[in-house]
Amino acid sequence: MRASQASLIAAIAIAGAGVVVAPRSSRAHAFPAAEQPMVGCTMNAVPAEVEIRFDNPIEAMFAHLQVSDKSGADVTADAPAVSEDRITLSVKLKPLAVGDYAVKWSVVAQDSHRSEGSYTFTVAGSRD
Ligand SMILES: [Cu+2]
Repeated sequence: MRASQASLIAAIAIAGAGVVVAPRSSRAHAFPAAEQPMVGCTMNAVPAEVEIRFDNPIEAMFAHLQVSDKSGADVTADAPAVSEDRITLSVKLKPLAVGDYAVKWSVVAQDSHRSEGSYTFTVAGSRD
């Protein structure tokens, strides 16, 4: 996996320089398989973290996860973390008030393809 990681980093460096890298295969793209809180859900319990499970491994180095409130303020309590199997991206949250929240994620799969997305969830209940 060393060589493939090195070539991935090289590919990203090239992509960052503005050169288009032709996708060889789309099979190893990473897309969300499950989100917690679920996409668009209104929940009574206040979530302590946001967790996205992907369908393929992601590169920890290039994984981003932002959670913000309606005013755009960051409500994450820590840096995002990638699980050891590289399938799950999560971030701990500050104590959330009632309101709408936006989740934005961006990851790079092992085939060097980037995917990104965003969704919202709503906290309706109280902390108890
Ligand atoms: Cu791909």
